[in-house]
Amino acid sequence: MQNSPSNTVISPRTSPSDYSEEILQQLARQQKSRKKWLLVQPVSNTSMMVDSGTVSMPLNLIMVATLVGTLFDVTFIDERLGDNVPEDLSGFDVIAITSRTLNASKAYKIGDAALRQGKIVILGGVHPTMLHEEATAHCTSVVYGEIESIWTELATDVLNGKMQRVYRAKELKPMSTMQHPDFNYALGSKSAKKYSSLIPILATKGCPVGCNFCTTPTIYGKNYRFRELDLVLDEMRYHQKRLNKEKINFSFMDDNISFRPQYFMTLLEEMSKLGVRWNANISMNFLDKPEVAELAGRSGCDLLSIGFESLNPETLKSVHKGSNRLGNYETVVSNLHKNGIAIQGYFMFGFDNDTEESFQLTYDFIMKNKIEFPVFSLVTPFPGTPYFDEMKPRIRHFDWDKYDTYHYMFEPTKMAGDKLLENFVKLQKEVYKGRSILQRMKGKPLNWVWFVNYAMNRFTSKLSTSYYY
Ligand code: B12
Ligand code: SF4
Repeated sequence: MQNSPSNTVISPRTSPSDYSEEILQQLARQQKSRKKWLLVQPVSNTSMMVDSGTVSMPLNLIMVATLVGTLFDVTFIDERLGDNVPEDLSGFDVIAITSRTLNASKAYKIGDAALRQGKIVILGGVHPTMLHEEATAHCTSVVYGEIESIWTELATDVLNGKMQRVYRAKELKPMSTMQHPDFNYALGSKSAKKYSSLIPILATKGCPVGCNFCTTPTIYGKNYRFRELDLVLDEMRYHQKRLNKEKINFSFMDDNISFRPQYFMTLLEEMSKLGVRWNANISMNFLDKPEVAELAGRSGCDLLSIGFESLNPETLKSVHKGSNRLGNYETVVSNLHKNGIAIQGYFMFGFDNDTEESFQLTYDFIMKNKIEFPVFSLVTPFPGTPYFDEMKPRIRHFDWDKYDTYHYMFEPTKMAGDKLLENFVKLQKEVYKGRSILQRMKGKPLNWVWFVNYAMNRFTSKLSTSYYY
């Protein structure tokens, strides 16, 4: 008798060439009951604000849940909300955990406990990707990079119960194949009110600028992909309908949304017709053009996050931050401000070229240019990056809990560690004291950026150098 496609029995696969969407669908139809996945966003041990209070919705794990939910049952736990992973995992077949470096030790702990209970454990996200050899000790399989590009293989193997150590796609799929993220997975928690009301959204992936401290070029190489505009706009309209209002605040999760100027400008032109508000990470390479800032403002941009990183040209050169031109900094800021766009400015300290003077220079730049939301971090060579390899002999900590960008990782050549931290704390206190906030924020719209300043005022007033060792 000839088997029809729907009743062909598929035997366990061993060769990668045997994977196909059709085989996967057949296997899924043969399941007696759907396998149960527990997806976990672990909370880190950092004492800094990144994992407490209001937290952003984890688009990474929501994307994983959306895909997994097409074939399996999904339970979603975000530990940052205070929800806990149960000790007894007998109700689940697969435990899948996302991890960055700052929560890797927590992710490994959950992975180890699940392995002891005989579960299939899958680790994904930036840290397991960068250090997949290390991560394989705490799981059954590591997914290298995005789940979408390796999903057929991963899901087929889960259904067959025959897992590989590392899943790494030979090539990245176009973003048009990306599912429309289902936020119900995250919003299902009783503690979901702790999520920021900003809705994460993705238009592009990758950033070929190639800064040596960043993980993106290592994971995605020179690749830069974007979604069809209609898909992005449809997603925005979907949320407007779901929440029954036009003025929704979106937060782009893109590495560098402006890398293809034509795509970016067309996206903004279309968004200007929707009445939404938005913020994004952006590199400053073409923000010196007044028409870009004008269009951004008209399309509803409230805030742009810009990695100024340093005011020292030698430092910018040493980290390969080719998109930053010191001569453009003030023009970029003034173009954005003229169009009512606030700036979240990232500044890093602890580079070899930093001196005590670097702090004063940064303070003057921030105050003179009225940067609304300055964010200060200590240079952190993340494992797997070229910068990590370069700095390894000098790195003070290999405890991943300390990789939250708020730990002193190595002594810069031109300044003692103690001096670095004293100045680092002093700068934060100065920039966020009441008088400075008023000076930077006077006349700005009364929105969440004021609230952030208020929270930072309270937070920085308690800071001391002991936090950072
Ligand atoms: C947007 C963003 C933020 C946002 C939102 C973060 C959030 N809630 O998700 C904000 C501004 C809040 C933020 C904060 C921080 N960030 Co950030 N951020 C990013 C950025 C640019 C994009 C992340 C994103 O959402 N991408 C879109 C999603 C859909 O893609 P994805 O994350 O890659 O997820 C895919 C795959 O990784 C995979 N996957 C992920 N998890 C899992 C799990 C399983 C089981 C599987 C199978 C697959 C899988 O499939 C996913 C879907 O395609 C990344 C750069 C990057 N490309 O990763 C930096 C990045 C993650 N951030 C980084 C850092 C350092 C931070 C901060 C510590 C900064 C700070 N000092 O405050 C904090 C930490 C916050 C935290 N608790 O994690 C570093 C982390 C480096 C590292 N090795 O850990 C990155 C990689 C940038 C860099 N410097 O290289 N960040
Ligand atoms: S510009 Fe930003 S996203 Fe691009 S490589 Fe540099 S740090 Fe990474």
